[in-house]
Amino acid sequence: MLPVYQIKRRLVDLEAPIGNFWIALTRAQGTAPLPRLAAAARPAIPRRTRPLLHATTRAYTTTTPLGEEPSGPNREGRSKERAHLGPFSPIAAVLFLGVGAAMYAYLNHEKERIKQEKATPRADEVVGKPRIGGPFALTDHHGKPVTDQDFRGRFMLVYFGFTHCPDICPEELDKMADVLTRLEKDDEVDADDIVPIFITCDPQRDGVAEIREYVRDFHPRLIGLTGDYEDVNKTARAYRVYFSKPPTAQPGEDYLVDHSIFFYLMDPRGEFVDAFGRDRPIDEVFDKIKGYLKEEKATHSTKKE
Ligand SMILES: [Cu+2]
Repeated sequence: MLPVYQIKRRLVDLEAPIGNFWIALTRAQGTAPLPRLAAAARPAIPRRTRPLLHATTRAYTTTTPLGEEPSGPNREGRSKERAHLGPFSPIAAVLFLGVGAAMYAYLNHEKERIKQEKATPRADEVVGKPRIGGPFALTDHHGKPVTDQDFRGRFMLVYFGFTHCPDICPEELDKMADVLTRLEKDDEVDADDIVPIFITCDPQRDGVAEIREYVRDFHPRLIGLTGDYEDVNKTARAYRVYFSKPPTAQPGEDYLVDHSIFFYLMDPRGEFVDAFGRDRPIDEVFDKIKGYLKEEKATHSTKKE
């Protein structure tokens, strides 16, 4: 990168030839009056280079009044007359007023728009909710392809983990199963309104068979999902789930996958509702989920097919 002062210097060097060209052009026209249009179209010579031109072009730096017949000896006089006009030639004034009016109209328009936007709050507007979740296309523990769309109309309770996880995943999935069993026993809610989903973040080792074997240890309704590394990775990213296999892990070698530990509750429209970390007591998780299920019934029951 060039230092700023050098860039400036180069710009001045570039401008000088343009200025000189203009001098040459006006000289070539001799004493003939400059057409007004040409004056307007003339390249603006930046202030910085003006001192360079003063000696020769003072008389040509403003427009020629209409109908005036300039002549050699008269030059000094004309220049004085033009100096009175200063930079506010009629064209500049029209431009100035035009730009001013346009800006005024634009600002007024924006002010109106913002006022209207504030006056009409959007019904679907959710303030402060993180963008978690999104479309996915994976394979379930029966080998059947599934997408997020298959679960629309029901809540999804999503957990990412891996079947080789020694303690955390089993602990968390036991907790999930416990919450589900309590919901099933609760008369105030319908446990079928919520689908528990386990998504592997170790697709290299967790195939359909491994997942099927694994999920039945926890809850009969637990759905296990796996897929290509790319599809799993895309899903995890959508849920803001971080996971990483140790870079040194060799095929066949036992390794642990570092991963985030969260349950994500998504509503029947696939929108994020809540996330439960490891530190949330099971009673609290149950109360919260029950509350969301009841709230959904109360506000959206008519919309459910
Ligand atoms: Cu785990």
